[in-house]
Amino acid sequence: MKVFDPTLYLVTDRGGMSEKEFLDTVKKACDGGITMIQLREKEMDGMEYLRLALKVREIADGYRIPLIIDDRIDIALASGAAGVHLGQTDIPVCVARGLMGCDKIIGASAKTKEQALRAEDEGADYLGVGAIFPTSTKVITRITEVSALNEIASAVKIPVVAIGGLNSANIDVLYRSRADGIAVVSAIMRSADPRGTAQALKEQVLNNFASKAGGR
Ligand code: TZP
Ligand code: MG
Repeated sequence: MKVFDPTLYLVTDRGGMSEKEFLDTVKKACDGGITMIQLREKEMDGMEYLRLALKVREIADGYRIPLIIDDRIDIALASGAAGVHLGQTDIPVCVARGLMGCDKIIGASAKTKEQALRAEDEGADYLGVGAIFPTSTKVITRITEVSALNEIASAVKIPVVAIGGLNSANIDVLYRSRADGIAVVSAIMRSADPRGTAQALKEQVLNNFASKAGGR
């Protein structure tokens, strides 16, 4: 069954890490309570990507955390991942849904209400919206204001995850927003204490986001 919790979504970036360091960081983040994980590799050959996806899946499975693969439906299906995340220039959500079936999670990036409604209509299960703040992670993006995120979240029924430059020190901009969770790369991947950072971020979301029971 397709159940997922978008509260704290780790999107990976290996940076200069060895595979062992990378997998250790993923495990620590899982220990810290991340609720979803996305493997995001832009320059890996299929064989290498699949091998890594299987290793990350083994960790994620141990915590019952859904593994989402960025861009690559083939890798998502071959690795038995829970789903795929698609950008606006990737395979359309409706095509991905046809290939993957109803049980897989499909996430889509959206910056406008129109993109959001189309993705929802085509069968997306959640939306990634951002960048909320400038980001140093390798990505071509523009800033999406919190007001645009709120407009998107009010227009769709599926969960909306805020992304881009988010960390413990600036997450308060989302406290009164309609976001259902946050996605972070560097805040956790570059942390000296990925477990503690994940734990702290999750508490901030759970205790303060309007979408959560503890939020105001
Ligand atoms: N999409 C929009 S911003 C971003 C992606 C993949 C990168 C976010 O990385 P960070 O390090 O959390 O700013
Ligand atoms: Mg993409």
